[in-house]
Amino acid sequence: MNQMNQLSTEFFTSLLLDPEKKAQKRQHFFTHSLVDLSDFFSSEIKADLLNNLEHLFSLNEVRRDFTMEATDHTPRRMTNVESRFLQQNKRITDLYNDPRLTSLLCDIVGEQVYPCPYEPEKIVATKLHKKGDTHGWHWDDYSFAIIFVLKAPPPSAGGILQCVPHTNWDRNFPDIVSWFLIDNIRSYYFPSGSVYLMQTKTTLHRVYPLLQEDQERIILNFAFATKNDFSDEINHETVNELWNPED
Ligand SMILES: O=C(O)CCC(=O)C(=O)O
Ligand SMILES: [Fe+2]
Repeated sequence: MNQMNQLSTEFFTSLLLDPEKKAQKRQHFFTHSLVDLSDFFSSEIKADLLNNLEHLFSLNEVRRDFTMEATDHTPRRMTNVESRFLQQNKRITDLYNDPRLTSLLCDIVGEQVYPCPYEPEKIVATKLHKKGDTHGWHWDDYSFAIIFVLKAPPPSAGGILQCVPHTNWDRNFPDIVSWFLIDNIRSYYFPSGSVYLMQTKTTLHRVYPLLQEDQERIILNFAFATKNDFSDEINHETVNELWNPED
């Protein structure tokens, strides 16, 4: 892609300037802890992010295949690109740091959001591409994540998002199954080109295992913090274990 094209890529659609649409999205987010923001982002930026990520995966991908003790031994079977590599990509960091993105997120969540202060968790890319690949049940360390689902298989192949909002992570006794008895698991299918915002710190969530070979689901996760995240003690064990698994 030449310099002219890069300069002219528009990140957002005109919905960004539509207060009514944003109010609807805010309402939905408050009720469900998750909202679809796909229509706020141009198809150009989605295609561009996928191109950039496919290149970054080819250079820097690392395979994860273990269970996470801090979330009741739920599985992580996936291929990642670490934040430090993603943060060297100008297209990705330009979008993360774009004040229009911050302003959209603030409008929707109804409070000030800040860049994630923990660099390894700020921006992460995940690819599921083998039968059985899954990002197992977990909560994130920071309040919000905006997830760009850049490539997704059909729902019959798995890879759908499941979640239980309004839940809390007790790191000493995660007892994930108990939350399934308190509330229903909600399932969402996000096709290629979807973008969703989730209250990730208080929503138990997972990506359903891929049921077939030769399928690929690629996401880019931008984490954001709120004021409370700076006062809570966060020990980052899931991200640390992700990069240094013991089993
Ligand atoms: O892949 C998804 O849709 C969710 C990703 C996720 O939960 C995470 O990266 O922490
Ligand atoms: Fe997550």
